[in-house]
Amino acid sequence: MLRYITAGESHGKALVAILEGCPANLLLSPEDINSDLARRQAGYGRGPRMKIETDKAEIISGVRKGKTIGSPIAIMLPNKSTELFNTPFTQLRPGHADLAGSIKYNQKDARNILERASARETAGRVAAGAVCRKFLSEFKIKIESRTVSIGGVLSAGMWEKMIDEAREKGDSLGGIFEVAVTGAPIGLGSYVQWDARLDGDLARAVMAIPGVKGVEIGLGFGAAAIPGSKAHDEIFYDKQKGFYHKTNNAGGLEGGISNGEPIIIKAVMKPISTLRTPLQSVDLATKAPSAAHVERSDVCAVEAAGVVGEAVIAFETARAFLNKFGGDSLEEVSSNYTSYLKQASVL
Ligand code: EPS
Repeated sequence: MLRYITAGESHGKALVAILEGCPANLLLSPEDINSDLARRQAGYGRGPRMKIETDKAEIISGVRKGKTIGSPIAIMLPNKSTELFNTPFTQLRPGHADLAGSIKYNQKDARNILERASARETAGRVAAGAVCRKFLSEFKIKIESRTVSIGGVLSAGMWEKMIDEAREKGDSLGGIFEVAVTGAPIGLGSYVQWDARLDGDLARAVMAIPGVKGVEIGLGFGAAAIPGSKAHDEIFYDKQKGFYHKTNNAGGLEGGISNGEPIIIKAVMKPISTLRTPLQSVDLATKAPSAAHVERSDVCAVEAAGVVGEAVIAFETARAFLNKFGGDSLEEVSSNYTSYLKQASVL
């Protein structure tokens, strides 16, 4: 079973990701992970922290002589910026976990909430996802993302100006990003049980990215406004291509199973919650009205969220792939996959 967890605080010593269940004999170097980490740090609207950090993966375990050996892969990402770790605050930031987290964990210093709730944790997800991406690339499965809109505007030419304006006002902007998986075979996921449906796993993984408030697969909410005759993708067959569709409103998933078309997922990221011009709030210590805590942050991180989306989708796709073709070495998985493809092509 493929699984991962992360640990670490935003301004603590380091972030850590542990990925377990990756087959042995996959070539893996820190560079395979670092390129995704660098992309996560980029994008117009990122905050000053991104100039301080250059996230670099230290592979602590699970790899020997440049190849995975089947044991858990632990990846450490040391933090350079640790100076805020001991700075307390009690002015709760609306939109963040500060209020609910302080009550839930019985904390008097909201720093204890901010540190783990910060979206910096997503660097760990990107590290684990990069290993999954490398694994999927062995089977020619690719995962890419793009920003669809910022602040409700589709035209990319407007975005930098809008982000500059938001920055000047001490405000922030959200947007929509899209992730596409290409090359996935027919047959990942299943309809036989609710928790076997791949669309459910993908939606949950994307919804669990900090700031994400909505997820769509394929046509998504657009399907509400059109009849079935226009919503569904007609099926064709060609000797070379096999079964295929000319449209992809289903976003590559039917009955919770990949149908051979690109898997397309869109998500909306709300505007970053930490605002330089703070909203009205309450002080956790005094219960008196107070402006929210102001801390260094991003103005817009939609592009970065797309990279995180790629990572969490890489993990879910790799997990579904291993559930179907699982083996302890890359060779075993490859032989299972090849034999399935042969079986599927005679159908
Ligand atoms: C982030 C690191 C954080 C924030 C940002 C994401 O670093 P710092 O708080 O030291 O500036 O820039 O966090 C948030 C936007 C958030 O809401 O938590 C990162 O590495 O992605």
